[in-house]
Amino acid sequence: MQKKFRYTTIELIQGDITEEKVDAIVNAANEKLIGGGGVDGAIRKAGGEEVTKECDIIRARQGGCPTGKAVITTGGNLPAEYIIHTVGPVWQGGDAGEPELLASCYKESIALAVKNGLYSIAFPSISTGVYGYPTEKAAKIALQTIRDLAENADRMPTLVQFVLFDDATFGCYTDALSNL
Ligand code: AR6
Repeated sequence: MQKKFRYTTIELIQGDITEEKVDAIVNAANEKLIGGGGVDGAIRKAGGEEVTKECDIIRARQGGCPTGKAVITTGGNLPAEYIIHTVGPVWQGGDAGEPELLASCYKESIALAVKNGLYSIAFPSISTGVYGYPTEKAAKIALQTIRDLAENADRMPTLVQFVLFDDATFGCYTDALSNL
C-alpha cells in the first residue's frame, strides 16, 4: 500500500528491512549503541563488523545516542548504503513524553537523511518490540510525523518505506495510513 504527500511516497511493505535496497535503513537501537535483539540484531548481523566499528567510534566520541535522536553509519554489507540508528522511547504508560520522543525519532532520522543527500529511506516500527510501545498508537505517530514533514519540509526524501515484520504490525500501519 502507498500514498503520496506532495513529492514523497509513503509505502508499506511486509518483510525484512535488511533486504531493502534503499539509500538508508533505520535501526531501532539503544542509547549505548550496543547491539541488541530484534531489528537491531538482524541489521548488525547482516551489516557486518564495519557497522559495529562505527557505532563503537560514535560511543567513544559522544557516549552513544540519546532517546529521540539519531546517528548515521555505513550500511556495511547491506544493500542499503547507510544505517540511521535512532533510539525510540521505552513505553511507560504514555505520560512520560513517549509520543514526542517517538515523533522525534522519525524527524531526526529524516533530517539526517536530508543532510546526507539521500532520497530513499526505510523505517521499521520503532519502539513496538522490546520497548513495548502499543503498535496502534506508534503507527499513527510514525505516519502522521512523516506526512507532516512531507507536506511542510523544504527538503524531503522522495520515498519513505515502512518495512513491517509481522502481520499484526503490518495491519496497524495499513489502518493508520488508510485513515491519514
Ligand atoms: N525487519 C523489520 N522489522 C523487524 C525485523 C526485521 N528484520 N526484526 C524485528 N522487527 P525491536 P524496539 C520488528 O524490539 O521496540 C533492541 O534490542 C519487530 O517485530 O527490534 O525499538 C535494541 O538494541 C518490531 O515490530 O525494537 C534496543 O535495546 C519492530 O521491529 C531495543 O531492542 C521493533 O522491535 C529496541 O526496542
